[in-house]
Formats: sequence, structure tokens, C-alpha cells
Amino acid sequence: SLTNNLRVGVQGVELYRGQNKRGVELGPKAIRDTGVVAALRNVGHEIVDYGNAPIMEMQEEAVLQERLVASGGRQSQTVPESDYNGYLNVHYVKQVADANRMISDWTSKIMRDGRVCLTLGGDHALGIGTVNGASQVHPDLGVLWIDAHSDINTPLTTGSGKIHGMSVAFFVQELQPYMTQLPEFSWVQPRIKAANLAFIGLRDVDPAERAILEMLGITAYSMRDVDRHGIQKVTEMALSKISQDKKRPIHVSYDIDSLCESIVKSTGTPVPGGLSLREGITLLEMINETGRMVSMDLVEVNPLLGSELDAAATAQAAKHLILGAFGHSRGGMALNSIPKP
Ligand code: 5AB
Ligand code: MN
Ligand code: MN
Ligand code: MN
Repeated sequence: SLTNNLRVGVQGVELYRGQNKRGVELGPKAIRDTGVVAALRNVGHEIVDYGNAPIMEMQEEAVLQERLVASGGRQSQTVPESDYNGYLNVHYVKQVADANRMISDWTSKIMRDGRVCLTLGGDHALGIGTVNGASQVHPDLGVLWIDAHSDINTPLTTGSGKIHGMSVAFFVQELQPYMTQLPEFSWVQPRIKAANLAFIGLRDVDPAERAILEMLGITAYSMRDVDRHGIQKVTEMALSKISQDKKRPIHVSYDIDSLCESIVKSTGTPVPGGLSLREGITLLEMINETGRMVSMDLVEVNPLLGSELDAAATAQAAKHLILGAFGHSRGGMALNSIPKP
């Protein structure tokens, strides 16, 4: 049965330095503006919104801000290569590392307050912080990474230099001997075992990423698997792979680009042939039914990409995914489970 009576803590993470398109920092506001927090209260949860973690200053450079303002209107900007200040072809190492350190602290604090942590992004590099914080509270954590991409490049294998394509590599224990250790990220504790990680929704995986998945035997269900077995079977298999005894606490990192590009256009790296909104909701409802989801990210909503209608549709999709993950009943609520005003 659906879990609809949780203590929940919401945090916004306006991270955008994990990739190069401005606008993803507006994701938390776009998602909140759908009224998702009120809708979650209606489901029956007790919710505290912690607001947005103050990470903008550690990311900004005055010149970029000026350019964004000068562009006027709602227009995404691609950050020019000349502004990258990383090394090893990894962009914005310090900005992303410092922000993630704070996100990790916020995540573990919210969870120690006894709340399920819901993180609204922001780009997917924030998963480094949320998984670190969640695994600090639950060292036996399992991770479900729902994404078109596997985000498991290392600083040496990355072609793009974007940290949102490397988040997973930072927290998988068995990958560390192959990881270039960046001093800015030395505070990260890679506590997630390869066996306790699973991917769903993959359809754009780099060759080196494929090699890493195979080397470590990581469970990865692509869209081909979803098409062959159906989302229900795939979700069951993923859940039982990461926790055979069905006891492990679960972190869900949901990249909105796991959904099909035809329904989610306001995201930085859309890929055709993805999950339907209904498949996304079904898989999250199934995770909700385990009662073991301790934290969830919803990332990569960029309201400056696509038209205004596209942005609204993408934010609405995010809202409905979150409602599925938090036990909203699509069949209607039983009278005795409706919270009193
Ligand atoms: B996302 C790519 N593999 O490393 C890379 O949106 C894409 O968080 C990463 O899943 C996509 O840059 C990152 C080509
Ligand atoms: Mn991702
Ligand atoms: Mn992705
Ligand atoms: Mn690049």
C-alpha cells in the first residue's frame, strides 16, 4: 500500500556549474511554483520547506551575471569555454565541490531531523552531495539512479568535462582505485557498494561508462529492458538487486531526462525514446510502496530551455513524479486518509 504519512523536508539546490547551460538554477522555483508542497500536504505528509541552500555566491562570477542580465527575457545561455576554471578537463571543480559540501550537510541535517529529504535541483552534480549526506545517516544506503545517462564518467574518461556526467563515480566504493582524486572533493566518502546501485532508463551511455558498468557488474536497465519486460518487472528486478533482504534504505536520484524528450523539452540533455510520464510515476509508486525511500532528488529541470509551454509541462511532469514517489493515489484517496484541515 502507498506510504502517505511521512515527515518530509524539502530543500532547493540552485546548482548549475555541473553543466554549461544557465537556467537549471531556476529549477527549484519552477517546481515549487507548481504547488507541489501543498499537494504533498494534501496527500497527508507533514512538511517543512527548508528553502534553498545558499550556494549561489560560491558559483557566481560577476561577468556571467552581467551577461545573463544583458540577455534579457527568458533565454538560456551557454557558458563560454573561456570561463571554465577547472583542470584535467573538469569544469568548475571548486564551485561544484564547495556547493556539494553544503548540500551534503543540509541533506544529513534534514534526515537527522527525522525527515525524508526531497531535493529540488539544480543540475545532477548535486547527487554527489545528497548521496554523501544520506549515506552518512544510512551507511547501508542503496541508490536508484533514474536517468537517460549513467553519469559515471571519471575525471579521466569525461569527454565533456561536466561534473553532472560524473556524479555516480564519486560515491561508488569499488570505483575509487580508478578515480582521479580531486582534492576539492576529498571530503566525499564513497560509501555506496556497486551491488547496491541500479540504473533505470538508460539510452545514452558513453563507451567508457559502459566499460565501468561492466567491470563492476552494476545493475543497469536500459530503455531496451523497459520495452522488453515492462516498467513494473524492471522496477521489481532493480529493487531486489539492490536489496535482496528488502531492508535497505533507498535514495532515489531522478533525472527528469529519463522521461521522453517528446514530453520533457526543458532540460539540458534531452534524449528521444525515454520513459512515459506514466512509467515514471509507476516506478516511483512502487518505490513508495516499499516504505524505504529515505531521500529523493528531482533534477535537471531548466525552465529557460524550450518555450514557456515546454517549461510549464516539464515542471508539471516533475510535480507528478514527486507525487508518485510520495504516495499520491491516482485512484483517489480513502476518506479516512484525508488529512484534517
Ligand atoms: B545528466 C555525457 N555522458 O558525460 C557527459 O543530464 C552526458 O545529469 C551527461 O544525466 C549527462 O557529459 C548528465 C555525454
Ligand atoms: Mn543525470
Ligand atoms: Mn541525464
Ligand atoms: Mn566542454
